[in-house]
Amino acid sequence: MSLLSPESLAELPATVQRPAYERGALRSGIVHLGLGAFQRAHQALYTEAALADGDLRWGTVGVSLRGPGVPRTLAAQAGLYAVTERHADTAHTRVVGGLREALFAPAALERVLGALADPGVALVTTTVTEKGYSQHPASGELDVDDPDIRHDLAHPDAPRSTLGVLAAGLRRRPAGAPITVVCCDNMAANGRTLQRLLGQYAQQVDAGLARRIEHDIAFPNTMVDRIVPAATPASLDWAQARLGGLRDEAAIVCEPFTQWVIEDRFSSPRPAWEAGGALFTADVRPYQAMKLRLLNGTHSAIAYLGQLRGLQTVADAMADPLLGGFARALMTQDLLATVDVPAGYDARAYCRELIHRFENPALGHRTQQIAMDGTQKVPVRWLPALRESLARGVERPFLERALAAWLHYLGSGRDDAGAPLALSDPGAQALAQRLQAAGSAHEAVAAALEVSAVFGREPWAEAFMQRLAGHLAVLRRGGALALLAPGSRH
Ligand code: CS2
Repeated sequence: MSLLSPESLAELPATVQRPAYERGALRSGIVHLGLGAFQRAHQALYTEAALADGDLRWGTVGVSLRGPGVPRTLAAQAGLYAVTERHADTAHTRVVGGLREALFAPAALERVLGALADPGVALVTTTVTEKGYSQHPASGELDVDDPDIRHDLAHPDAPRSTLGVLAAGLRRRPAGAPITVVCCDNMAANGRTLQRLLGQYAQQVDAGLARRIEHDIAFPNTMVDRIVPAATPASLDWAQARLGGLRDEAAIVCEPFTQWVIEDRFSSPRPAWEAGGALFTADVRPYQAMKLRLLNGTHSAIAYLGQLRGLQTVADAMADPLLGGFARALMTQDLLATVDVPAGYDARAYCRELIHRFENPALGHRTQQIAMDGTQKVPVRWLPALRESLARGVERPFLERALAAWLHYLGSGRDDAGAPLALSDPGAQALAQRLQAAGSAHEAVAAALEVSAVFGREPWAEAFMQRLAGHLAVLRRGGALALLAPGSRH
């Protein structure tokens, strides 16, 4: 069995698209932190379009901060990997060539810092997940108790955290070498947030760097969108068949839809990402809010209710009459009502398209994957919509039930059939302990909402807490099935 490689490219079936440029002539212009499937199927393809247009300055140095597996796999394939866009029975596969190096930061720190300092590199992009920025969830500021941040502040030249690595690399850049940092994680005001956190970190290490971060380096906000499930043994085998038998251990199967809206605010040259369809705009915030609430907000509800109901994929959840109906109502009634739709958007059409994307039977997008790190996601996806509504005296019955379902998921740790759930959320310990220790549903809700790291410091209205406790009581008695049953609306 041969591996995907520059030598084996010629063996690919003619239907598979390959890099339309001379890979050997590529230079490194981008350092990407967080070499996961998302970047490789999203930003990398926009860069690929710019490369295909002949601007070969924009090869990527990909950096993984957490595990050696992905860089090792990609290095063995000389950076090549295949992305298949798949919806139901249609599929299109291409091999991506823009990744020049794949590094594991702890093992190749000097090369990573050298790349960040290279004047030929004009961009840093990041996808390190919400929790990768060492942000204190309640205050929104730098979490100085984060063990990695503590370590990096004590050893700024041997950093482990995203912020520490970024700061150490930027410190080494020669004066007058412009650079822009483009955050591509699902957070509101993601660019500004990264700028603020990095600035706070730099304050404690190097005041000159902190000034450059504030004044000289742009951190545009972005909205990124593409559903990219984690690979599975089955998806890798399926891709192998598409690739005419060549094995690609880094193969990605994702949806055809892709969107990237970027604040037009750069302090350096950049690739012509518009060649891949990126939209540059003065203000990304309305796009961010629309996407985070409607797509990610509904996703999280599907994840917790799906896990409780024993539904393993988003498509299965959408096909379930009760949960599918709930998800549609949550999106098109509760969440949509809280969104200021960007000019020129047809919000109903956007929702219809989202539902179609969620129904994609070919993706196998696991509810368990989306359920991860809820304490990072819920405060971004649900709570602003809920707070705004409650402040105006408006109830959000579906959103409130989704929140109760998350609490039940954390507190019970079991699905409707009594099977243990695989929880993965390092920030959820305090919340889960409180939920488990509480007696009545009302006590549980009160104890949970006091966890200010998740729910903030503003008190919640008693009437809202009562409704939430009512939903939690239903969940405790009859599981998610009872909560979703039409008769349970109270
Ligand atoms: C998902 C996102 O895992 C999750 O939390 O909601 O990864 C989602 O698939 C992407 O944001 C889609 O753009």
